[in-house]
Amino acid sequence: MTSLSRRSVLKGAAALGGTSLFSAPSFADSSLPVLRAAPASAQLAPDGYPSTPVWAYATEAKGRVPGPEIRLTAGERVGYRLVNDLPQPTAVHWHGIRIENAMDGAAPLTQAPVPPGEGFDYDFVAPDPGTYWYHSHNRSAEQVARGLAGPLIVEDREPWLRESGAATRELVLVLDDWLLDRDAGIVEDRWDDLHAASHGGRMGNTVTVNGVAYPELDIQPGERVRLRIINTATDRIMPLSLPHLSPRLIALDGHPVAPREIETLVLGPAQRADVVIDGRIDGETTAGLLLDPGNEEWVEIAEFVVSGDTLASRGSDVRPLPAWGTLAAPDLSSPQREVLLMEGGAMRAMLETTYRESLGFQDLTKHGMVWAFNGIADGMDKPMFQAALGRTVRMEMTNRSMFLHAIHLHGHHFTVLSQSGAANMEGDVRDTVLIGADETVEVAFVADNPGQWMIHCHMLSHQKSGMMAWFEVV
Ligand SMILES: [Cu+2]
Repeated sequence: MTSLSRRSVLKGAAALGGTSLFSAPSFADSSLPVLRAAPASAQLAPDGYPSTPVWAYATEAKGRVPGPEIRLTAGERVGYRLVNDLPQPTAVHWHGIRIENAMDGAAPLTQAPVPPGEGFDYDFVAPDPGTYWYHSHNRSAEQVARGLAGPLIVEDREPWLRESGAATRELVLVLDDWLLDRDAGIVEDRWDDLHAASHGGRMGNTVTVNGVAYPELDIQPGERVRLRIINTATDRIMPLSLPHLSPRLIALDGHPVAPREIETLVLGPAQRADVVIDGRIDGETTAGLLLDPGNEEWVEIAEFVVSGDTLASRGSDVRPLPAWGTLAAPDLSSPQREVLLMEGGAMRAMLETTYRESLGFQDLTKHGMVWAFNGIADGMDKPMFQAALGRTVRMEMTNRSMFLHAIHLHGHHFTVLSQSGAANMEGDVRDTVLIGADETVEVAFVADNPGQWMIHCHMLSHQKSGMMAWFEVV
């Protein structure tokens, strides 16, 4: 079956009321462990507040926020049967994994959403080491905001931990941002808030670290710890700082970078960073993980409590992570050139935007559309571009709006070639890139993964209101 006819099948399935023709669960012969998506409750707000009704993933009886950590070694398989006990259809996307297309969970492009009471078998290889996450990819702006996200850690094939200059311990920090009401319930009457969508998105009022507000984390004086930091927020861009802990960046979006000192670290939604810190040895007993909520007033979202015996120094140099060795290098001699132009949002108009048919701005907003890629809002009808398998694509991404965007490519990681702003560094390899207002970023990647792949803003309010498209590798 050609992929074009697959697309027709999808439309046909939608016309039949969502009955899936190509995602039938094979319950009978599956022995995969269950990953259940179901309502649960979590103590997100500080002690003294009620617990919060959430939607959560569970591999055991009780669902947790964030979802249970999935951990394996690069090259191994991940296998789960998603069981949907939610009141809505859902699907799981394995963010940043260069996965086979049918397992990408990008509903409705790579599979039909899984209806309540049904299931879907995910079974795939995770080829590259690094820090990743999994999350709902159906009605994501609502389902991720309700809690459907968890860490996916792919360990290095070669030893790193405890080697000379490396960390002796690692700590996964899942950061999230929740919009809670006075009773600590999730605010539920603003899923279609176009005002928020046309600005920076749904901003929360409670930031959690591993599902807890203001947790205390232990570290010994002199201890070197690898932090795996994941921003799972619906829309919040997180500028972070780790004063007094000598933070050095060692990986972005799972991909190793030459260790570099950082003063601040900006993580857009879906982005990850691996950072090595050293426990302070100056006698002070605490150090904070700080976040700038947008007004340059840094607030503490977690506290490292420094206690115990002082450990021997690991030295000033940090051992680089082992190279992936699995990512093809772009061939920039004669790449296929593509353009991604971002327009819309508050304070700037979208000109001549197509949504299903060509619509003016007023009519677009009636459909909940306030953003466009290349003049098309929610461009799901046909691919933005096609690339032959193995071809290098060089893409110029220009943000002609007043707001930042976090552009994510499915199934591929890309090299940042050039940028006009300050958010990125040339040469970094990523799967999600932050692009500032009026900034242009050029990226390149080898289209070496066949299939239909989404490209969208990972600020999920923007994704929902127009910043969604797909490309095809054939
Ligand atoms: Cu955006």
